[in-house]
Amino acid sequence: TDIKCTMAPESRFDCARDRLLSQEECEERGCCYAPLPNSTGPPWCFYPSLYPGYEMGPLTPSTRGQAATLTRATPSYLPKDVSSLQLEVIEETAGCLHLTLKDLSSPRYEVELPVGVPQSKGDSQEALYTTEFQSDPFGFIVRRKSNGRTIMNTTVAPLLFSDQYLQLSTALASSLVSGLGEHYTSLLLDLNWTSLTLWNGDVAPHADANLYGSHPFYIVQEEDGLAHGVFLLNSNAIEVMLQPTPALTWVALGGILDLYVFLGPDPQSVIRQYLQVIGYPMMPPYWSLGFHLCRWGYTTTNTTRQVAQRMHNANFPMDVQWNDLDYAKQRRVFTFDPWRFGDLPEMVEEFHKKGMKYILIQDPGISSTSPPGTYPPFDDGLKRDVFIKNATGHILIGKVWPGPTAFPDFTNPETRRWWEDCIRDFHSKVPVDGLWIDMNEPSSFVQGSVDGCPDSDLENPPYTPSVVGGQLNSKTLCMSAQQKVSTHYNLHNMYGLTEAYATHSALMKIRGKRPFVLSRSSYPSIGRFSGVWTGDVRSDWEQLRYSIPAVLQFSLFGVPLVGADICGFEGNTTEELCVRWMQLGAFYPFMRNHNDKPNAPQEPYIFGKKAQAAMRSALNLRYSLLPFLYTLFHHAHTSADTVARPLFMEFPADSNSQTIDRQFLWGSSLLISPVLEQGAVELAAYLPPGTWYSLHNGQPFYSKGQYLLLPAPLDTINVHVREGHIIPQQEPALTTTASRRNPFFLTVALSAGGWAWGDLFWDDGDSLDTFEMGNHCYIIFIAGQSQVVSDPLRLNGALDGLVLGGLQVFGVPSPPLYVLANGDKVRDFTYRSDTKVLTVTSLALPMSKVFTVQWLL
Ligand code: MIG
Repeated sequence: TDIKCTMAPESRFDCARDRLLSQEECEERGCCYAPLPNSTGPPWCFYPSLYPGYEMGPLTPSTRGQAATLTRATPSYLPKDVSSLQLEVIEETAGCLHLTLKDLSSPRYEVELPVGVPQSKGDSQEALYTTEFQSDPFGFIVRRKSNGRTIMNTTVAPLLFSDQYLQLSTALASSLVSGLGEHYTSLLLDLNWTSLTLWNGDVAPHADANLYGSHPFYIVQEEDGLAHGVFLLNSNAIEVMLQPTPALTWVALGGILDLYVFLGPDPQSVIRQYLQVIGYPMMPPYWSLGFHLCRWGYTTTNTTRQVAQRMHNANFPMDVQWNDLDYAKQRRVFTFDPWRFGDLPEMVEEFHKKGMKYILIQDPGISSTSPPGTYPPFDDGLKRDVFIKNATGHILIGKVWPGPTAFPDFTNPETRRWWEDCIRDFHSKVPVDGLWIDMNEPSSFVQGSVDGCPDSDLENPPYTPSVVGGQLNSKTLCMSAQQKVSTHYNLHNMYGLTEAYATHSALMKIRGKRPFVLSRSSYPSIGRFSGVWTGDVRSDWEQLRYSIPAVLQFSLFGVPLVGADICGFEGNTTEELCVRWMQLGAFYPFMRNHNDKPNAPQEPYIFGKKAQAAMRSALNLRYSLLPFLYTLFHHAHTSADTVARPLFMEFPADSNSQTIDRQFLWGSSLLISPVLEQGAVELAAYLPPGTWYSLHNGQPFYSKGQYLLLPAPLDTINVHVREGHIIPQQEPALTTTASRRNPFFLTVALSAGGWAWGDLFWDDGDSLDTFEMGNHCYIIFIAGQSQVVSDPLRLNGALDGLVLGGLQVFGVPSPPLYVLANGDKVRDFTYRSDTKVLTVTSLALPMSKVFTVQWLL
């Protein structure tokens, strides 16, 4: 064989990705052919080194950076090559390098995010990267300046850029790769010759399938705890191939190659740099962090009322009651059934009087078959020309729950105004507190449209990655459908994002309060407008376990408000599974129990006494932690911190933490170790190096970075507090309306040196832009030298009348002689010498004033 073809099998890059080739066809392409015993694994037909491709001209200054022209002398093996490209290299910031490859001669579709990419502020710091270009064949190398490590190297395989097939390969700096959602995977992706398709589909989570969202972003953990990330801003169908070289290949079916490289150098900074491009997450309303209860099959207002009432009677904290499609008249959105839901407006008012909230489902499909004059959303939509058209310019009709439906084109500003008008009109009758936007991949029960789709390169591209249903238009709209901005072929993956943006903006204007939107479909920057749930998970233990990496992936994608359907959506749950799921779910940033129509009920109150007690205590634990959770969301909103956090973010240099996805953190200080196996009553939990205190009883564990066997009876979820941290908490109640008035308390987890730090963000929980307008409180707590002091850095009155009722201090070495609060002797305190926990109760120190609690040893 040719010397050019002798690379190790794991270093081969597939030359026959677009179709299967015989040896002859392979060699005709100028590629190497070397069969192996297996047809899965390394490709048999692969590129030789220096496979001819584009040749790069000199780099010259451009308006934003440097530019060069790339030309290919000989055609590639793909139809419709783009033979001249423009490369632009932009140093956005010290940590962010931006490279674009476009057609030099004519503009192609480019992604526009709803509110645009925030303009990066050029910083004066020295770039963390260096770039190097290979001119023939074209390729580039990005290195980390501090240690010379190669972050990207695209010279490993040729660049291809044809009309409907763009391909770029890169070597990877390590095999620890995460991201590239939405898929049913562990947190670390499998690099053993796998491929992931990014194509939004109505697909219940299972392995090897494209799911509801697309996030062309990955983060790589480098060996020494550093990290980098890469974002391909492209909304076409994308396939990513992963191989053990380690290496990765992007294939996009259109648009341009618009790549951002984030140099960290630590994992948190990578996410922050990514979110500087796609936008920081919204601040959710406080109540939305409470418990949500939903199912498909609450068939009347009275059933719905009873559910909430039974929750209340059984003392389960709950903030939000939901309804699924059941409420709507003939399943048409913006209506409600006059018989079964005739008093829906009254029901919502009743919930509000009880300090609760109400949300219902809202599908995008607008029924197109109501008699004219009877269904304003369609009639007005027609008049205002808001619907997606088919290739011949007629309104495209698909089929969803109400039957034949038209689909609003949310890329059209007029559609957003019409949508707002529809929501305003409905809201004036039914004052919902938020909207649940489902089926927005968009999903349709027919392929393309009720009239099929034309036969074209958009419907049947030269190459289609593996998608559920086999074709891009399976269970969705025709690719040739026309939207204001471009074809559905280009915009499909952004449908849910554009709907979320329209819905968020509408709710903001109509309610004048912080919007709550929950979306199934997602795309980068959705976290600005919406939370996400992970779709139709099955009620089984495997799905419980994989809900953790699913939630953590959305953390990486800038969507902190995320959760899975607690107790499972499809199939019947069991009591034990549902208890374990409520316990884990109490630590999903978004906590909702939701169930499919045909299944056995799974509301907490239907289970036995013990199961109920376990669920109640999980709920009370969550509610007690809401001030802390809310503060984490504040940091996500203002600093792009993650809320549910993978261990590797906090302990990047700890090799055990690099791989863990059965446990996770809240912020930097709470470690959650749920039971994920049937019948288990103990659990091997990993504790990263340092001291961890059981939140339950303050018992310390001094970990060298080791697994500990922890008891985990059915009534317990293990939660540990990291040394050096202070957690602000509040006495729980049945709603956040009530709990927000309760006394606060602090859990203080002292470091070996006796220090700890924590903070609290507080406002009215519901107003717009409180941080931006300075209409909030921010307090820090510092413990050291046997005392805790508060420092209110900002006050706006929101904490007036609220008190600190007590605190527990973990790691107090010896019994205090007495305790002083603001200088006065305190009577109610206890000390346990076995666990070294000091508990102080019956305080009433105003939160809006500096306070000091001292213990004298
Ligand atoms: O085709 O509205 O994922 O949460 O209950 C099913 C009914 C439509 C799918 C959602 C699910 C919801 C269901 N919806």
